[in-house]
Amino acid sequence: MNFSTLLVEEFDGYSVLTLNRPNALNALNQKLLSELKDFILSFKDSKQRALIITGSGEKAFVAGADIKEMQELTPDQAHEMSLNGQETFQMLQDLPQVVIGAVNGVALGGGFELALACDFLIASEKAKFGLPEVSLGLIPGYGGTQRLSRVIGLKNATYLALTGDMIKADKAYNLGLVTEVCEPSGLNDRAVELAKLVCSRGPVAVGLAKQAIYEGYSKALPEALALEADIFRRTFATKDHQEGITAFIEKRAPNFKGE
Ligand code: DAK
Repeated sequence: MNFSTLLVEEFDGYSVLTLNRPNALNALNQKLLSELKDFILSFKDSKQRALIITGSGEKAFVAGADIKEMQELTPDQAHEMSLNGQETFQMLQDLPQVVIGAVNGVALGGGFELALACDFLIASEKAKFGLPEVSLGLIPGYGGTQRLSRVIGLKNATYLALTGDMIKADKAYNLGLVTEVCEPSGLNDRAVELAKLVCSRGPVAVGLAKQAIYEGYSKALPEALALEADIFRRTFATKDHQEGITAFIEKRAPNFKGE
């Protein structure tokens, strides 16, 4: 597939998606969002097991929704745009593959919301996170008011959404938003290491673990535990689980087929 706002590189088992509008600090315009949706649809059906998302250039992961495109929007158009962006980010979160956000610079507004839809995040020491929408007289419209509190808790999320303040990578780490902070030059290599780690695990199990976590998160604990037991059962119907256990007993690396 050819994209004008995205760069896609495919490797053995994983792909790297670079959001590529460096002159606008990778701001999410409608073209980029539409290409992102097309990419997600094709990636979903691919054999790849992990996806790394990062931003081009040294300054930005994504500096937000494209402010210049928002100038003329009517309330109804804004609503439609919000639903479309939310759907796209939900599709990303729902991928059976693992999505690793490698946050190389600012992740603001819609860029922060995109990062929140990744499964986990690593960040460069140069990364900054913020929801500056209130400084534009707006609120986050791509899931930020909902996903952020689920990740860092109500008070930290309200602080960020109501002040528009930006936090640095070390604070993001302390809040549990990013799992690791790396030197800027080491970010990509570390993301690749993590993608390869994920690729070495049982692909069906990885997808099912992801499903159990996200689906269970919005349920009360008894229902969530029942869901886990159901999904646990399903892993015992896979060839991969036999291979994983046999490989352990035979003291060798497993050769998972994703079946
Ligand atoms: N949109 C469009 N262009 C942007 C941009 C953005 N969000 N951020 C930066 N750029 C452009 C700049 O205009 C500039 O373009 P030229 O002037 O060179 O043509 C170029 O990128 C470089 O930016 P700067 O010159 O400003 O670079 P600096 O290093 O000086 O500053 C910065 C970096 C990140 C601090 C600064 O660019 C900045 O404050 N950017 C804006 C950050 C921001 O407020 N982002 C928007 C957050 S609000 C909605 C759904 C979602 C949302 C809203 C509504 N609906 C459904 C309706 C979400 C909203 C947001 O994301």
